Formats: sequence, C-alpha cells, structure tokens
Amino acid sequence: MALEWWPPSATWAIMAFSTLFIAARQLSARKLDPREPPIVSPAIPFIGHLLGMAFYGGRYLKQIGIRNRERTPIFTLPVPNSRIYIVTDPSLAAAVQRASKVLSFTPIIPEVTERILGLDKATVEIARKNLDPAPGEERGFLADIQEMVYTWLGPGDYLSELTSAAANQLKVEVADYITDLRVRRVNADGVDLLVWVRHCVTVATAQYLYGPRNPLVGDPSLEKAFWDFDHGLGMLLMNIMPSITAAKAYAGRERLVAALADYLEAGTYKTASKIVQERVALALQHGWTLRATARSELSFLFAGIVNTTTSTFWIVLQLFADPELLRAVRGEIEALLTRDDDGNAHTLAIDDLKNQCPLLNAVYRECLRLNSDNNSVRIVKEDTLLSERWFLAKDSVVQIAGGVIHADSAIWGSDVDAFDPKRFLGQQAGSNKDRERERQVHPAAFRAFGGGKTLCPGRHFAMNEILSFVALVVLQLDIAGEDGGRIKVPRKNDAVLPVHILEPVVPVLVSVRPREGWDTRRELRIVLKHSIMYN
Ligand code: HEM
Ligand SMILES: *[C@@H]1O[C@H](CO)[C@@H](O)[C@H](O)[C@H]1NC(C)=O
Ligand SMILES: CC(=O)N[C@H]1CO[C@H](CO)[C@@H](O)[C@@H]1O
Repeated sequence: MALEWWPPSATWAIMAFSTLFIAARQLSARKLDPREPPIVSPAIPFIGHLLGMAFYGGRYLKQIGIRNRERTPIFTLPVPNSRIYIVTDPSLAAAVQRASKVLSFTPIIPEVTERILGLDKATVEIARKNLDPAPGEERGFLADIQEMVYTWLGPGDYLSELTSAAANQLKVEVADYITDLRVRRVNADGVDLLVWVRHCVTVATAQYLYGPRNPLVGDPSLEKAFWDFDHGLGMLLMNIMPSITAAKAYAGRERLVAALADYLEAGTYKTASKIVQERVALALQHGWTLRATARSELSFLFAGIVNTTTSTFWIVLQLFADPELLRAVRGEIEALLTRDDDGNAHTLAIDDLKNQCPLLNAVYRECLRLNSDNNSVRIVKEDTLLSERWFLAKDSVVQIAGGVIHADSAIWGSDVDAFDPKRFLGQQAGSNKDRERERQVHPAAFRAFGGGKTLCPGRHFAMNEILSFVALVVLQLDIAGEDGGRIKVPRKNDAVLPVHILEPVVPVLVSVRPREGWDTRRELRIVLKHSIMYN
C-alpha cells in the first residue's frame, strides 16, 4: 500500500540527475566576488560554453554577446576551473587595453605558437623567457622580435621600401594575369575570386619577404600547402592528436617548414628582405636552431598573407558588385594618375591612394568592420578591479568581443549589418546624422587591427599594400558575375573559429576581362612620392 506511490527506478534516476544538474548549474553560476561581472550560465553546467564554442565557432560567443550587451558592458562565462570575461563596450575595451601590466597578451604567445607552429619543447622554453621585461631587465626573444618588427614596420624609410617592393610585386602578378588573358586567350569565366586573390597575394608576399629564391618558387605546390595549413588552424589550436584530427593542415605545415628550413640552412635568406634577415639574426642570437626558426618564419609569412588576402577579396568584391560605387572609386583613383613627360607611362602614387581617395578608404574600413569577428584575448595575471568596478580573477581570460562591437547598432547605426562605406565618410558625408555618428564612434570600437599593446604592427603596411592591389585591379580589369551579370555578395562564414578576416560561405565565381578602354600600351607605374605621413 505504502509502496503504491513509489516511483519506478527510471523516474528516480531522472530526479537524481535533475537535482545534480540544478546543483551543478548553481555552483557554476556562483560569483567568486560580489563585484565579478554578471554570470551567463551555460545550458549544460560547466562544459556548456566550451561545447558551444567547439560546435558553433565564433558565432556562439558573438550571439551570447549580442544578447547581453544591453544589460552589461562585461559578463562572465564560467568554464571548467576558470572564467572567461567578455567585454562588449568600447570604453571598457580601452580600459582593458590600458591595464596591459595585469591584463597581458604575451603569456599566451608561447602556448599558441607551440600548438599552431609545432615548436619543440626546448624552443618554447627559450620563447617563455623574459616575456614582459621591465626596463633594464634582460630581454627575451619575443620582446626583442616584437620591438624590432613594430619599429621597422612603423612609419619611416623601411616601411616605404617594403611597401614599394610589395606594390611592384603585386603589379607583376596582375600584369602576368592580363597577359594570360590577352595573349593566351585563357578562359576567364568561372574564376573563383578568392582563389585568384589568394594566388596573387601568396606568391607576391613570398617574393617580397623571402626574395626571388623563396621556397614557393622552387615548389609551387607549397601554395596549396599554405592554405591547407590556414584552413586547419582551429583544429591545430585544439591540439588533440593534430596529425590525425588536422591531417591536411598538419601535413601542409610540415612541408612548408621543411622547405623554409632548407632555405635557411642553405643561407638563401641572405637574399630575403631586410626585415626577414633581421628576424633570423635575432632568433640565432637567442639560441634558436635554424630548423626551429623556420617555424617562426612560417608565422611571419602567415601574418603577411592571410588577412591581406581576405580583406582584398571583400573590397574588390564589394566594388565590382555595385556599379555606381565602382564608378565613383575608379574616378577617385583615375584623378590621381599623372602622365610622364614622354607620355609613355601613367604613374600612381600610393601616398595619394591613402590621402586623396576618401571613398576607397571608407570601403576599406567598412570591409574590415564587417568581416573581422576575432576577439582580442588577455590573461589576468593577478586579481584586478577593472575601471574600479569589475572584479577579474587571477588566471582567467578576458576577451574584447570584436565581432559584437562591430555589430553594435548603438555604435554604427540601425543599418549595422549592411555594407555602407558612407558611415566612414564623416565630414564628407551628406547628412548631419552621419556626421553625428562619425563623431560619436569611440576609437576603440574599430577592432580589426586589435588595440592597445597588441595593435597589429603591419597595419600601415597592410593598408598601403591592399589599397595598391585594389587600385591595380580596379584600373586594369573588368569583373562581372559568372554569366556576365551582376555579382552577388554572399554572407561571411562566421561558424568557424575566427583566426582571421572571415571568408564567404560560398565561393564567388566571376568572369574577368581586361578593362575596356584602358590603354595597355602605356606602362602603369606605382610609386611612393615621399615618406608617408601617418596619423
Ligand atoms: C588587413 C590586414 C591585417 C589585419 C586585419 C591584421 C590584424 C592583426 C591583429 C588584430 C593582430 C593582433 C593579434 C592578436 O591580438 O593576437 C595582428 C598581429 C600581427 N600582424 Fe597583422 N593584420 C593585417 C596585416 C598584416 C600584415 C600585412 C603584416 C606583415 C607584413 C602583419 C603582421 C603582423 C604581426 C607580425 C603580428 C603579430 C604581432 C605580435 O604578436 O607581436 N599583419 N594583426
Ligand atoms: C587577422 O585579423 C583578425 C581580425 O581583425 C585578427 O584577429 C587576427 O589576429 C589577424 N591575424 C593575423 C595573423 O594577423
Ligand atoms: C577568440 C579567438 O578566436 N581569438 C583568436 C584571434 O586570432 C588569434 C591570432 O590569429 C588567435 O590566436 C586567437 O585564438
């Protein structure tokens, strides 16, 4: 009788499980300090957020960020044994950047590079030494190489030298392609635009950084190995038996490393750009072997290629997808061309592309805003009170949510998801509303190049290079949809771990022709007038 209400064992199991589940949720939702940012608990206790990130990539964090940004400028994601704090507000992002002593990026670098580049233990030990040296303290390898790269790629003569080398190499790539189109009459329908841009940038970058005898010249199949490596970065980063779970990326990386190691050991790097020679010299000074240095050089080649490629792709795509925009930008660029005295050449000055083409510059920024979802990551080195208000626990992670900030309608306007370069035109824009908006945009809201201490050292160079490449294409080519019609702009693929500017969800197939009305008998020269003034 008394046993009649006794539930069957399956029900017991469910009840026990639910109790545990609720207890676990409450445990994982407990604050470590009353001032810790509001906690966003995962649906599945503890591991829910990690599963979400693994399955949905960057989109997972981005959507949590968008749902919570109205409520709080920073929130806490509990994960096993740690916390991830997500910052979705530009002024708090600036506060994170200022607190670079306690919220530091550098401890992450050896960890990440070990996984992505496959560094051996001895080299990682060298890389870990004196990461954040105080003035007067001995400087480690990373501190030295960062300072050198930031200085050399900063405004000055070397930047001009490298810009000029890059622009002229890209010029050769475009010219070779046009020759193919004209002389060999190759079929240029159904060209995958991203694949074409990738090829030009990969070959040109290898050339201007690693010289005319770079590894890709000897073995063109390394170009494919490079992109195999790039597309498996997320899995390499997870580092769960990468030779199996990221087989193609792993194989591609090892082939590139072997080729770069041979190149270094043969002394061929003495024909490379000065910045590469200096990087190698620094690595040797710090006790790196040449074979380990090959891995660090792969990371430099990678930094030089990947974001430039995808940014250029989006800019070219957006321009050719909108005839009116194309006409306006072509107008801006053509107005810069000067004819040499003998009338045999046009000259285009890269300085002018930056200073005298407001619409082209606005398209550049808008493409970066729309397609960079990557977060800036910092480690909390000790318990910290951020902005005198938010408690951040030692050994947790702070991420500035670039994707969330780039998609915030309170910052960019109600049409935040649309491509509209005019939002960057500021003073030149027609309406007062635009001007108002431009004035209100916080400097830390544009995050494509990171911010604070981890601002991209290549940002001046990248802009020079990308604007040059776009100008060369816009002046000399006509690009239309596959059937000769309008080009459709696909969505970006944000379901991956965003390690660089996002790629489209589907390939964009186009037909490419030499531009009608462009006089190919005249040489197109691309130059720098003088050392550029930077803002
Ligand atoms: C549109 C193009 C580019 C974008 C959007 C971009 C963006 C970035 C960002 C956001 C970082 C910081 C990474 C972090 O926080 O982990 C970074 C780092 C870096 N970038 Fe770029 N970058 C671009 C082009 C380039 C180019 C062309 C070069 C070199 C030729 C370059 C060289 C580097 C290097 C060496 C680092 C590492 C800095 C360090 O760890 O100290 N970048 N880039
Ligand atoms: C490429 O750009 C993204 C987005 O701005 C950034 O987060 C990432 O660190 C960059 N990667 C490299 C290798 O420069
Ligand atoms: C959150 C995130 O995906 N961050 C990535 C941003 O890009 C760098 C370098 O490309 C990666 O190391 C981070 O993991």
